[in-house]
Amino acid sequence: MPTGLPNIGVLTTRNLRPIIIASLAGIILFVLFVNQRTLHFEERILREDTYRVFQLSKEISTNIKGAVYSAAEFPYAPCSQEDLDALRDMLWSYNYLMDIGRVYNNQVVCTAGRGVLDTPWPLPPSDNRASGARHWHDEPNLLGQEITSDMALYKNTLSFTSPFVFSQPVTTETNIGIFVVPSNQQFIYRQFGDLPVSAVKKPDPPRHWLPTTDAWLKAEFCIDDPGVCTIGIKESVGFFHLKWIYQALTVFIGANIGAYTYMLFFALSARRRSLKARLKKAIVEEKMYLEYQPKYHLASGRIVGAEALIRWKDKYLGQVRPDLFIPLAEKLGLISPLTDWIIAQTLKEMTDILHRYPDFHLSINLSLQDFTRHEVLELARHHCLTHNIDPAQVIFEVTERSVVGHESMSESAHKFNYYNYQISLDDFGTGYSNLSWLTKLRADEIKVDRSFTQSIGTSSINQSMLDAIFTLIQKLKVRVVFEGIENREEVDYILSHAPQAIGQGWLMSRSISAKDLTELMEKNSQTPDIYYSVKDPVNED
Ligand code: G
Ligand code: G
Ligand code: MN
Repeated sequence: MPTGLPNIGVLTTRNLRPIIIASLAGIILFVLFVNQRTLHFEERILREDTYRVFQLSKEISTNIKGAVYSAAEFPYAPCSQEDLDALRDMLWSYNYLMDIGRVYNNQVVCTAGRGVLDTPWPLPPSDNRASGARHWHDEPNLLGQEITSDMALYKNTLSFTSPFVFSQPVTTETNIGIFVVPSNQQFIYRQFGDLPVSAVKKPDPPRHWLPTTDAWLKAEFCIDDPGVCTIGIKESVGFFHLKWIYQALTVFIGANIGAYTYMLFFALSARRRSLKARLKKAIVEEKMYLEYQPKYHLASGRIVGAEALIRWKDKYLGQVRPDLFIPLAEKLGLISPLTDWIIAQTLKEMTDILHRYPDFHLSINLSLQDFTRHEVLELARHHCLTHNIDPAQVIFEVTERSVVGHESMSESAHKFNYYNYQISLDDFGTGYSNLSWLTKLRADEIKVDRSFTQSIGTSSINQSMLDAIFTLIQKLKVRVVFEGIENREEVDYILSHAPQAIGQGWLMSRSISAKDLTELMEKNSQTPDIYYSVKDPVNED
């Protein structure tokens, strides 16, 4: 196993404690979560059950009220033949009523079902009053049988509710109470579930986040006319009343979530730390190397220069892409030593080629931090002098992905011009203020971002942008490089709009070592490579 990398897979007593703390935190959070979900679920069931009872109670109350109110207004003599007939006719329209009768002197004298009674039936006592009526719950009715029913008395009219209206069980829950009460809540019409009557007095439960043993839930539905409410109460709710197997599972899962989350973060930060550490080491120990991607004058097929590109192959991390480590180096404040090394190294490596081909230009990428740093200029000058290199053969590429003020940028651009270096605006088209930049920077070259090259042949917005860029560069008379050329159609299209364009891309060459570049230059100076289609593209539109 390679040493030098953090031991993230191995548990030691030193890193056991944070894992335990993370597990505990995971348990607490997950218990809270499960408690909330459980309460939510239990509340939904309670509301559903309570609401079902409410709906039925509402209809029953409407039946009773409708029947007794209208029967009280009949114009016939009570218990006369006309009265009994009218009561019988009426009973048909109230499906929750079993019978309806007349009361005189607190005794039932006649009903629609039985006609005039031989002996009047005395009403049992009841103090339950609501909506101007007296109510009885579950009284043995006048049949004197086992059957009990609810009764309501309004003036001299008495209704008997069918005992079968709630024949279906209304809930399958335990520790539940569903109570049907009048609006004044003075007594209880009906009661379901296994909770005692006292439960109906429970107030609305507080909304607590922590699980408690005495938590309860409440649901309440009311209607004004007929004035009836249904109150559902559920006790023994929440996490502490789950089955022990679910509680154990919750603790287990919570502990795992906590521990794994911790280990994931630990592993990620360890990786980051190691990437950082290894980048620092690589820069300090000059463990990086350079490759060069040639730039071609497309119409003639001649190489006119090359761009130096940094490469890093780490022993453990493998080939790390510059788009990953350059921004990291910038963030860590390591970009200056890196750039300084690149400048020194590339000018050394390219000395021969630059001497042998005076038209050849070397492009060096700069970060924005480098561009405004005076030492870069001094350093480059120093190495140009040492190797006897003409600064005019050196191009510095800058991108504008930054918020640095334009003033300081143009100031820096002046200095580069003063030292005779060229400036190239990299990734042109991807920033936000290219035009004003172009004038401020007085760039000698622009490199059109490869997203535009790759839009050729598509009908994307970038393709339209590209056509606008062609128009622009004709006016600006600036040297233009097209990045990312991957096929001949792209070359043809570019040449038909910009005959003097320079191109860079995998069609011509990927980035190669300095040694390979030397050989390629040799070949190319004798027989240039032609990359466009055979038909004359220059005169073709
Ligand atoms: O060709 P490559 O995949 O290496 O390029 C990826 C990115 O890294 C490009 O945006 C390129 O500009 C940047 N880059 C490559 N080499 C250098 C370098 O030497 N210095 C800086 N600052 N950026 C570089
Ligand atoms: O931002 P800059 O221009 O420095 O980036 C150069 C980048 O472009 C490098 O990542 C390089 O590998 C990449 N590149 C060079 N030629 C091509 C090409 O033809 N196609 C694609 N997709 N990428 C390319
Ligand atoms: Mn570049």
